[in-house]
Amino acid sequence: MVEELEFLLIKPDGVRRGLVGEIIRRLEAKGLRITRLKMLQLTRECAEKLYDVHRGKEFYEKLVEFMTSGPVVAVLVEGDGAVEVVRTMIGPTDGRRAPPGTIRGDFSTSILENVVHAADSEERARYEAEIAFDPGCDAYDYDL
Ligand code: FUP
Repeated sequence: MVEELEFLLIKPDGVRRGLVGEIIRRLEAKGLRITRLKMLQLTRECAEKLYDVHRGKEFYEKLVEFMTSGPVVAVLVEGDGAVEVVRTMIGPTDGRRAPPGTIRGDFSTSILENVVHAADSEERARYEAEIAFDPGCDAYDYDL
C-alpha cells in the first residue's frame, strides 16, 4: 500500500440528519488524516461537474437536484491506501445492500440518499476536490 489522498463528500441527507460528526469520527478513528474540511452549498454547475460521469443516465437529474438541495461537507483525507480504505468504509452504493458496519449500511436505506460520496481513484479524488474546494462552487449565503 502507498500513501494516498481521498476525497469524500457528506451529502445533504448526511448533513440534515446530523451525521457529520459521526462520519468524521469514523475516518479519524480508522487512522486517516483529515487535511481539508469545508461546508458548502454546491452550485448546480459544480454538482454537474462532480457527477460528469453520470450525465445522460436516467437518475442524473434527480442526483443533481438532490446534491444541490442543502449544504454538503467536503473532506480530504490522507493515509495508507486511503481510496480503498474509505471505499470499504462507506460500503456499496445502495444503502439497502450495504453491510452493517459500513457508513451506508448503518445509516441509509436508499441508493440516492446514501449519506456520503467518495472518489473511486486518487485521480478522481483530485478532480473532485478541486471542484468542491473552489470558492466559485459554493452558493452558500454567508450573511449571519
Ligand atoms: P458510488 O461510487 O458508490 O457513490 O456510486 P456511483 O458513482 O455508481 O453513483 C453515484 C450516485 O448516483 C449515487 F450515490 C446515487 C446515484 N445513483 C442513483 O441515484 N441511482 C443509481 O442507480 C445509481 C446511482
